[in-house]
Amino acid sequence: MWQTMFFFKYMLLLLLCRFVPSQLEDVSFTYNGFQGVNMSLDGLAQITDNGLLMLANTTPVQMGHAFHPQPVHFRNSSNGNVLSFSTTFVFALFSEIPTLGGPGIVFVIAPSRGFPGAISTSYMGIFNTTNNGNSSNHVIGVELDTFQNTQFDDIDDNHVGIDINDLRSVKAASASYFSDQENRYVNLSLYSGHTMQLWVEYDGTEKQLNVTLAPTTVPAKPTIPLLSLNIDLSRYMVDPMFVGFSSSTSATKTPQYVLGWSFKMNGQAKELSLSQLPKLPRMGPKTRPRIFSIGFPVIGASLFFMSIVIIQFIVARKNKFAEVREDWELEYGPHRFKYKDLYFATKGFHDKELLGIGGFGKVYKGVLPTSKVEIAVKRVSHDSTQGVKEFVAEIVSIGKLQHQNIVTLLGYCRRKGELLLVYDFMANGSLDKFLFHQSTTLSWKQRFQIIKSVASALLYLHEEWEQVVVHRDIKSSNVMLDREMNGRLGDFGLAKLYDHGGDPETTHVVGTFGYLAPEFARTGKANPSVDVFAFGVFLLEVACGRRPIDPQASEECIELVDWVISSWNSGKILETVDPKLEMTYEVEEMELVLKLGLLCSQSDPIARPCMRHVVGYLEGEIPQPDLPSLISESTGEASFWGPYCSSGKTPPSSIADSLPSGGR
Ligand SMILES: *[C@@H]1O[C@H](CO)[C@@H](O)[C@H](O)[C@H]1NC(C)=O
Ligand SMILES: *[C@@H]1O[C@H](CO)[C@@H](O)[C@H](O)[C@H]1NC(C)=O
Ligand SMILES: *[C@@H]1O[C@H](CO)[C@@H](O)[C@H](O)[C@H]1NC(C)=O
Ligand SMILES: *[C@@H]1O[C@H](CO)[C@@H](O)[C@H](O)[C@H]1NC(C)=O
Ligand SMILES: *[C@@H]1O[C@H](CO)[C@@H](O)[C@H](O)[C@H]1NC(C)=O
Ligand SMILES: *[C@@H]1O[C@H](CO)[C@@H](O)[C@H](O)[C@H]1NC(C)=O
Ligand SMILES: CC(=O)N[C@H]1CO[C@H](CO)[C@@H](O)[C@@H]1O
Repeated sequence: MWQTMFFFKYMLLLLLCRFVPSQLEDVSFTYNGFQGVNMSLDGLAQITDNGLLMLANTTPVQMGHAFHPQPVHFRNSSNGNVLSFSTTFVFALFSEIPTLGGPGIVFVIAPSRGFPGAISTSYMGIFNTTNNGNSSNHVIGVELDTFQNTQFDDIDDNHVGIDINDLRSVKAASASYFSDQENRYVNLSLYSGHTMQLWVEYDGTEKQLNVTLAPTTVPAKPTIPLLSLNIDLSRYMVDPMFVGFSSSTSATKTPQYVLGWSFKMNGQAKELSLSQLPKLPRMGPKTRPRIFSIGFPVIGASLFFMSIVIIQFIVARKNKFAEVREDWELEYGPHRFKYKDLYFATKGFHDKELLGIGGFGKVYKGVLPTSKVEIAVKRVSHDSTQGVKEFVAEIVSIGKLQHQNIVTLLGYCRRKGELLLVYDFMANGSLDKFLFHQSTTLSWKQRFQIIKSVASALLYLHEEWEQVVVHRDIKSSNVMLDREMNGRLGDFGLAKLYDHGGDPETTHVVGTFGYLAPEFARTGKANPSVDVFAFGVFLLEVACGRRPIDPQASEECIELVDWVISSWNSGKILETVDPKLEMTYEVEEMELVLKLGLLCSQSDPIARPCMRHVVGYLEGEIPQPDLPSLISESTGEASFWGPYCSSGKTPPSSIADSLPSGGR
């Protein structure tokens, strides 16, 4: 019996041995350009006609992956240790909107040739909210990161980092290289569009990973690496692995290229031949046509007369496109848009491009002339110069907010008596249209998703960003919907910032009637609880499909909050649900939203939950709040919630100042 078992095992072993090659070939390749190279591509990644590997093109918020198609064995088959390897590649990153670099690119060693479930923008096309940081990812990356994402403790918006299973880099350094001639580190700008070379080298005996960066203009690899990390990669890799690149785009046009790539397992990768690399496409302005130099003598005579006409034209044009630009704005250089560009983008602010008229001005749709990025431009008029400096400083800060549920502010432009704010374009407009105007309505699933998106955006503003941001104007018309109907919080026209742990200043009371927290109207102090109040009203608005104040409604229903409270007290809260939903909703979720709406819109700011708890309730991480006990704890009357608006029956729709800067 034992003998037969042994015999079978022995035969099996023999059979297996026949199929396992005795010596694994060490993978090695050198591509001076990718023409005809077999790469495994997905998403935006493609090989251009002249042999560039384009990881990301101009499509916003997408990703691209490019992998060497065959698996690579990194481990020594006899002891399992990761062997030495070395790789180098030449890349170029562009950004046509200078405010924002894209998320950048990452060289990755991963267990598969793609990243299903990954998110673009902040997760660089590798991870998502649930798996980032999970040790079962087995992903090793070297990121060339051009966006400072505070979520991952990024050191700046121009750095190189070593990532292990997590976008929070194990080690990172600002983009620079050691110049052997000058004997010092020299700074580099990653998304300058200049070609640069990166070397990633691992010594399997010393267990050391070096990363070296240099512009292609220096003659040789710098002797001192930018990053050197003592790490045993055997602890993180599985066998086999795939090598390649990942990239993603944000809202801006950020073409990203790899020009050449060399890799060698168990040895030194062959150097790339820079002169053989494919040419990058021209990104700057076009050169002048030759006709200018050829026909020059002929047109010389008429030039004099033409110049007079041209001067007249220039003067007229200069007035037309005049901007206000002061010294203190120099530091905001990248955030400034040229009025001329915005003018042409919006076809001269044509009525046909008008998206809407908000509290502070008209909003136009536009397409930036060179980059073809879709934008929304808000024209805000202002007459005083007082406070403009602070206002612009705040705009620039707000422009740094990056969250998937926030409409990105790309920049601004200033004219005499006028300020222009440039935002990401949101294809499906604002939420209130769908709630109140359109014949098509939103399903409960969509509404609940939008509610969760707005809550997560508010949590980011209140607690997760470097400063506390109080939006001050949360309402359905400020929640925008992108192409996929994701909710994104927009219009930071009134937002106030202050340091964590600091005290908000007293400001003019601005906002929209029906959403104003009572203590804010009294004291003018914009605490985060002011947003929580408005968020509560917003919740009721979305669930009931009604505006917070409806002068046409019957007496007891004019104020939405009062109506929901009284329905709650009589045990019929579901009667307030938007009739357009036709009973097709999750009763439990609906009750949660209505209850949360009441909880958030209490007149006592202390009694309102913070956004962290609100998100917890909505995600089901915290059990549902207990509303009845709240009522009994108080005087037991509905007036516990108090009238949050006590100025008569038909208030104006907005009491906002004409311009935020006026009150600063
Ligand atoms: C590219 O490589 C993959 C994986 O090895 C292989 O299946 C495919 O046939 C190759 N394609 C070409 C065109 O060589
Ligand atoms: C693999 O490990 C064995 C035993 O430690 C060693 O003798 C051999 O040289 C290693 N192979 C390579 C390719 O480093
Ligand atoms: C995150 O990615 C993992 C693995 O790719 C996937 O299984 C998971 O569903 C994704 N999670 C989300 C929330 O998309
Ligand atoms: C990590 O991912 C694995 C597999 O996807 C999962 O089972 C595990 O729960 C995750 N761990 C954490 C801490 O999220
Ligand atoms: C290089 O960049 C770093 C980090 O951004 C900065 O602290 C340093 O002053 C820069 N050095 C030079 C010479 O510009
Ligand atoms: C990393 O760089 C150091 C010099 O700083 C060098 O001594 C070491 O050999 C390098 N290791 C690898 C794996 O290239
Ligand atoms: C519900 C709805 O109107 N969705 C639209 C959102 O925007 C995209 C792109 O413009 C349209 O295709 C959808 O129909």
